[in-house]
Parts: sequence; C-alpha cells; structure tokens
Amino acid sequence: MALLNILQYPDPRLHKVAKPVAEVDDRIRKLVADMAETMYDAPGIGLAATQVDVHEQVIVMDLSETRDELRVFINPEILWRSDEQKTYEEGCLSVPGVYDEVQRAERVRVRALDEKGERFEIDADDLLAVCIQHEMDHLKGRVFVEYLSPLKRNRIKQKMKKLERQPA
Ligand code: QAP
Ligand code: CO
Repeated sequence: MALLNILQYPDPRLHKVAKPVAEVDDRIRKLVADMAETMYDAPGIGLAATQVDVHEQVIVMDLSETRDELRVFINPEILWRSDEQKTYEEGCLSVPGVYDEVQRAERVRVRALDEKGERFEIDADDLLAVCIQHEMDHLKGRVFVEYLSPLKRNRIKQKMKKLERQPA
C-alpha cells in the first residue's frame, strides 16, 4: 500500500475527464487500496481517482464513524435522481479548509462495479447521496467550488495560492 499525492485546487489536472475502467484487475485493486489508505490518512470521507491524478472512474468512500466500512464505486452511473433538491455544506480534500453550501438531488439511484468487478445498485439519500454526487463530479472534472459564485471561487483561488506559498 502507498499514500498518494492529492492534487490541490486550482490544479488544472482536476478538470480532466476520467475514462471508464475496462477491467477490474489487480492494477485497479491496488489503486483502490492506495486510494483508501490515502483517504483514511487524510482523513476524508470520499476520494475520486481524479484527485490522485489517475483519470479512470474509481471512487472510494467511508461514511462510518468507525472508519471500517469502505465503499468502492467503479464506473458509477446515476440511474435516477429525485426532483427534490437538498443543500449540504460540502468540503473536499483537494480544497482544504474550504466548506460551502451546494445544492444537489436529495436522492439518487446508482449503478457501479465493486472491487471484485461485480455490478451493484444502491438507492442513496442523506450524506451518501451528497458524497456520491460530489465524487462523480470529480470524475467529470468538476470541483464543488465551481457551483459557488465567481466572487467566492476567486477568493478560494487566492487563498489556495497563499497556502501553496506557505505549505503546512
Ligand atoms: C467529499 O470530502 C464530501 O477541508 C469528501 O481541511 C464532503 O472527505 C462529500 C477534508 C462533504 C459530501 C460532504 C476537507 C479534510 C475532507 C478539508 C472530504 C480538510 C480536511 C473532505
Ligand atoms: Co472532493
């Protein structure tokens, strides 16, 4: 296992579009293991491959208090989204220290492959629905701050540039 480097906004590589995984093989399972280690170390609740500069459709997530319920989504597709929207205060490992409200579908039905390559479907609500939509956005090259006003986004860019000059 290995810790991976997490790209920091506004890195242009965060806007690359991820390709579907052709085969869930040992290479992908190693990526999943390394992404999980990176997410737990951060610590975070979700991480998309795009954030570690791998442009393939892989997401890891763990919303449990005990940090022992890893969820893996490979080639995820949204089959259905509710008309009802919900606002949630989101953050992102690629935009540390920044939290703001984003409006998304309250519930979604998702189809994906797990780390064995087996297809599954889930109905997600609450934080799971928010997190899946946030992470699937990463695979399309979209970061949550792009839903905020241009004024807020520019302030965040300036803040991130300052942080870059003074690394923790
Ligand atoms: C995405 O985000 C998410 O700013 C996952 O300093 C977040 O794991 C989906 C983190 C909220 C839905 C709701 C953020 C860690 C972790 C920070 C994360 C930070 C340290 C964010
Ligand atoms: Co994120």
